[in-house]
Amino acid sequence: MTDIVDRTYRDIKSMRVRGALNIAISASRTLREVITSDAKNTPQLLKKLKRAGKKLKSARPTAISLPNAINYILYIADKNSHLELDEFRKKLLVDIDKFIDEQKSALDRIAEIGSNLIKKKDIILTHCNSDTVDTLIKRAWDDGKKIEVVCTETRPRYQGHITARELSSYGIPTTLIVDSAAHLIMKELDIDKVIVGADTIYASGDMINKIGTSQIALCAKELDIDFIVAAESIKFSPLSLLGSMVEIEERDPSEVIKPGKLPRVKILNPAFDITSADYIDVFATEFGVIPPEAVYSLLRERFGWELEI
Ligand code: RUB
Repeated sequence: MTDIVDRTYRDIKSMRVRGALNIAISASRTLREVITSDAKNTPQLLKKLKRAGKKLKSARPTAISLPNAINYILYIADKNSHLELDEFRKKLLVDIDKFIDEQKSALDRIAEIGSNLIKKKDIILTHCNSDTVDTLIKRAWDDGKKIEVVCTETRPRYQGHITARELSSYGIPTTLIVDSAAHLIMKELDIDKVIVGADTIYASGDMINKIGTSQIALCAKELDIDFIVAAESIKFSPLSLLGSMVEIEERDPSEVIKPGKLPRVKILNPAFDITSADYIDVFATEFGVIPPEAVYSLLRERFGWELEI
């Protein structure tokens, strides 16, 4: 059983499985596997589940969706720990499947809601690769919006190539630019909207996404371009209500430059940055379109349970 947990841990850490929603779903599916594994009784299975959850949570530190999903599953497990093993298993499998289905429906709902924010012939700029943004853009295209998309390449891991490939093969006119061309291209192509995903959203309305997002938000503010964040509520951080913050992942310098090429130079490789709520116009969530100031009340209403654990 540790095999599957170790494999998922490695896949997430190495970014074979990446994107905030995908890693949360992948960890949930792995905990589902743990539930079907050998155990003598409920306390033993619960212990296994908690050990697996702890390991999976440590795979990547910045996307709150990962601990949110794991904490939710451990919360239901704790609540049902009075059940006999067979009943406990049955109940948890049903609840995890429901939870995963809800994440998929949230994605579809955001696409539907987000598409309404897009006008015919809009030129949209996006950064990195977000399944949520891709799904939203494809939905707008299907709704006949005749949009164009500009993707930043997203150094050092080039997730922008994934976005560009995916949207262009869907038939959407797509342009790829280097990250540092964002400001110039926003002006020259008269970009209408920036739409990005999120890894973590704080109660303050500040949000964390791929490194470079905050620079793009600054440019959008300066040029008066709408800045939209498309994110499922699983990316909201309940513990930020208590002031808790996530760690910004610092990845290996070899992602930036071949080891030894600049021997006397220190290489920094932060993978995410924080965009202030001041630069965000709206969040497109499965509960509707909300301004950054409304994140606080959404968190209190929907995620009070997490503050109990
Ligand atoms: C991915 C990234 C994405 C968010 C949202 O970073 O920053 O914008 O995770 O993605 P990485 P999604 O490539 O380092 O995982 O909408 O798919 O959850």
